[in-house]
Amino acid sequence: MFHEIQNLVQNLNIEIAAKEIITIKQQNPSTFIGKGNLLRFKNDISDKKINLLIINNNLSPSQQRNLEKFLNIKVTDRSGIIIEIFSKRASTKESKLQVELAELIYRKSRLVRAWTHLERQRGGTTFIGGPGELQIELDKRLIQSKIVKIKRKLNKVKERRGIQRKSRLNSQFKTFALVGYTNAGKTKLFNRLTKKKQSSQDKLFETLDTKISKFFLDNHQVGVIDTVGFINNIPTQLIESFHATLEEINSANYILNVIDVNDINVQTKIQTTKRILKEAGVSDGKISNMINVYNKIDVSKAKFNFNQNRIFVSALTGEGVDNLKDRIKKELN
Ligand SMILES: Nc1nc2c(ncn2[C@@H]2O[C@H](COP(=O)(O)OP(=O)(O)OP(=O)(O)O)[C@@H](O)[C@H]2O)c(=O)[nH]1
Ligand SMILES: [Mg+2]
Repeated sequence: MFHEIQNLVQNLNIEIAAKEIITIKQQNPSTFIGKGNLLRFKNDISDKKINLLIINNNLSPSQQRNLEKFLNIKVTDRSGIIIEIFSKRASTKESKLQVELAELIYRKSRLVRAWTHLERQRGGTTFIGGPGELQIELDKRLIQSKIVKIKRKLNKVKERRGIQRKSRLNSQFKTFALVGYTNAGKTKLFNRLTKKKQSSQDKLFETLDTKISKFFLDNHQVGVIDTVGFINNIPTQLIESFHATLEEINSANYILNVIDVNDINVQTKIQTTKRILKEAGVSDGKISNMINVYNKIDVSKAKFNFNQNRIFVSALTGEGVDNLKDRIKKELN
């Protein structure tokens, strides 16, 4: 999993000066990492002129604050990094609103932005000391009122989507939602099936919005839904704020789980996907009927035998896509 956090960090164009896996027997409640390691880090930080520490785990707000105070640099955790990538990728009004909401919920307890804003006002002193209690209280209230405003706007989006969904349910065609880990090739497969040209790139969380399109299979119209990708330990703030987007998955008749066949952690990733779907409110029945679609067979040396439960495709070359279509056809009658 080291590769994954590295990939996440590189997607933010952060240069990695040092990396290390440390075994934590017992989490230090105030700093997460024990004193010995922290002292060592402090030396490294000044030697290598490091200005950011990323912990690939979720820190409590006070752990983050204590680490910042002790090391005198900015500290962020896995959720912070993932939310940051989402914020970098958001381009539509809806995804921007959703990411902003996640950021606000994340920051409400941490007040990271408020701190920097306050430090600037005080003439750029370090994090040590921090803002006064009253200021924190005021900032919290400000964030809370922003949260309420964004939620109100997102509720309107939900209503609109609800109406669109109803009209879809009234029509006769069945819908298939493409879900799965980020970068597995969902959008590429969506484009291949629907002949659309949505952006599909070798970047994590390239897609943040839900798109629906239709294609013809024999005489049937089939709906395909492309949506935001998943990752292990996805911040709960994102699941909460992307509710309107994730709801679309639940409205689909079937779920296609797109998996990169070349991944070494296929089973873990399938479990992660199932867990997130459950958290997003998708019914158990739909999750257990999920159809696994193994993608990117063009870059694999293995031989694949198609069967009804395991479908092997290359969204890039189109190989195996007819088998997937046959599988979809089975659900249409
Ligand atoms: N070789 C190969 N590359 C593929 C295949 N399918 C997708 N890719 C590449 O994998 C990368 C990710 O593809 P996307 O379609 O953007 O993946 P995604 O699942 O939509 O990712 P998110 O939107 O981030 O969740 C892109 O660079 C694609 O060109 C495939 O079958 N073979
Ligand atoms: Mg995508």
